[in-house]
Amino acid sequence: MRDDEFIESNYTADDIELLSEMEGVRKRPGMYIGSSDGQGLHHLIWEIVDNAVDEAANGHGDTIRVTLHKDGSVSVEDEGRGVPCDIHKKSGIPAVQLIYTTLHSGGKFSAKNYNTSSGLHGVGATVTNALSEWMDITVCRDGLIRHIRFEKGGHLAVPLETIGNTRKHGTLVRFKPDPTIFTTVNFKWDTVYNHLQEKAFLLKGIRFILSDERNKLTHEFLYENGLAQYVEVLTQNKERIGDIAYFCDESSEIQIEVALCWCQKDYNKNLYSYCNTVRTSDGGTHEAGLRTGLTKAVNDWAIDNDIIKETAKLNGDDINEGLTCIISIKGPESAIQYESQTKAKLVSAQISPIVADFIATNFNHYLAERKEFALDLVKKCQASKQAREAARKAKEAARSGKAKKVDAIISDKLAAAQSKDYKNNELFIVEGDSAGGSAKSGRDRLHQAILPLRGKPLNTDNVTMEKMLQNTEFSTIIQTIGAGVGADFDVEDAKYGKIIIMTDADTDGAHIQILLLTFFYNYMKPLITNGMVYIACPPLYRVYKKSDPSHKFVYAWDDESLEEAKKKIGPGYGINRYKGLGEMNADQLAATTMNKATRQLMQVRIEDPLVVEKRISVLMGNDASQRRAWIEENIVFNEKDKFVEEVKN
Ligand code: 28G
Repeated sequence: MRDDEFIESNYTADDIELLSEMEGVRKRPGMYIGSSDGQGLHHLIWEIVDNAVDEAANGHGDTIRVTLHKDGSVSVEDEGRGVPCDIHKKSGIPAVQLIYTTLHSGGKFSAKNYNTSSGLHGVGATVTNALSEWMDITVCRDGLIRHIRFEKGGHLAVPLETIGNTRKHGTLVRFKPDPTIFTTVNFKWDTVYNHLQEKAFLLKGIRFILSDERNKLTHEFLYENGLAQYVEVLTQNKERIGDIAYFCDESSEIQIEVALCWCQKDYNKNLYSYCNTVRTSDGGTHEAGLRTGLTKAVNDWAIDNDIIKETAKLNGDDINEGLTCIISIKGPESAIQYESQTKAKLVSAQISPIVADFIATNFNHYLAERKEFALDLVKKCQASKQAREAARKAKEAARSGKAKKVDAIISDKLAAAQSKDYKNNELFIVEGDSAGGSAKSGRDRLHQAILPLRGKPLNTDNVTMEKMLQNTEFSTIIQTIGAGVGADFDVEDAKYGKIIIMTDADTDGAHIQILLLTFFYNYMKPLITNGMVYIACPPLYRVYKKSDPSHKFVYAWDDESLEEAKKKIGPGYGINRYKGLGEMNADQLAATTMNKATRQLMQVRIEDPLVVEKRISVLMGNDASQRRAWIEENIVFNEKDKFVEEVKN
């Protein structure tokens, strides 16, 4: 249908307003779905799923189906009451049409119904409609099957019609993303899988059925035990101390659900929080309440049982070490405030004491019934407290004088950077002494430091911190970075703004990358979460003119750019294939892999902690191809230090 027809048939001042609202979405998709890349594309699904989830979470239907179709469209189906189809009196337009063509459609966020999910900006299905080539909505309600269709960014194409009778109830939405808006319209099984799994963990008892008709895959998620099963998956490869503790209160206005456990040989705090099923990655008052409540419960138990004295209480950091915990709170819009539109941080002040009391009471009870576990836990927390105090004393001693000399004596292998402008300094961890030598002479001495590694580093997964610290390679890395380790690690103290892993582009090199990443993930996680860890990408080829090989040449990083390089040099070319860093001389290594203006770096990112935890077993297993897949999924290419594109698959 064309625009003029739309205006002709439904012409009111409101319609023009609606139309321009939807055009606004099309002009600035990023404002509504974050971006117009693959991530933004998937937001189209999340918006629709959120509505289905709201309906199910309010007690209407317990099954949600998501299907990826061969034609590139997606459908979402719920078993709820069906979107209302009655005519809105003031405008004469069916409710379903208004809901799918207006932003901020009122009523949805009423206090009675929890808006339990809602996407990045909570703007709902209208955004998906505006960014779709077409959208079909089929509603089963009041014994009737009704249908309405929009095309070309939300223009009414088929007005609401009754197409049959039914005894079912629910809503089916099918849409095809507009390829003129998105850089890709390829929905990814993994991305949808992970999103629905996360929602299923957070919405216990609700069944999600994901099908992909493109390759006949299907998967069902249903977690009757909710977050307890989430924590079980996150810790499946770790040594748990005791069982998973699970507490849930769904009877109050603020619903709280918590699952937690501690693991041996884990020095991280693995705490993930949610509000209304959206992850609050910057935490907030619910996380603060949890910390207060847990700390109180553990201290109370330990003092009551004469294990610690009033004067030697444990603090939140002592309790966090090795903790894996998911906390999810749900509440009406009126009780929930976020710091910003992105909903990354919860700021509602009243949530903190509510959560603290809930946890303190329940965990207190839990400990009282499990003396042996309680004792193990307190001992672990005490050990962590002692380690932290020792580290603090060492740091203070270092600051108070002896520190200045440390640079020189860290390791005779380290070639330090001259600048004290730490944020702009880069540490290259280089595979092998020979490449290390080239890197040392080719580097920018002011800002680049080189630490060569001999052989394979220790696999630090499932190893105690003591064992890791005995390893020369890692103790050198820890001293070089100078910001502590494990729970004592303080990213602010890091002597480098970038840690760059530079290995040969072969399987041994990939293995070294993985072993180093495992170490950083286990012991210096903030380096990764702050985007400070990179992988250097040496070129694979050098294409040169046979008649003038030292002046006419081009480097190529992959087979595609190799073809371009051949064309550029023209007839009479020769090719060097670099099998390792050692085959380049210092100048070549510097120009291709280290120089800020010409190198390519990959930034290591954690896109989804659940996915990462699930993948750790894959990562440390024996299958190199699976390992490579992990790297590719978790790494974003960084060309010339600028964000360029996400790696495909
Ligand atoms: C399948 C994909 C996505 C939905 C419903 C059900 C109702 C509804 C949706 O109402 C307007 C606001 C509050 C009443 C509500 C049905 C009340 C009674 C609904 C969906 C009017 C929206 N009967 N199911 N919206 N309300 N499923 N699935 O979108 O006051 S959206």
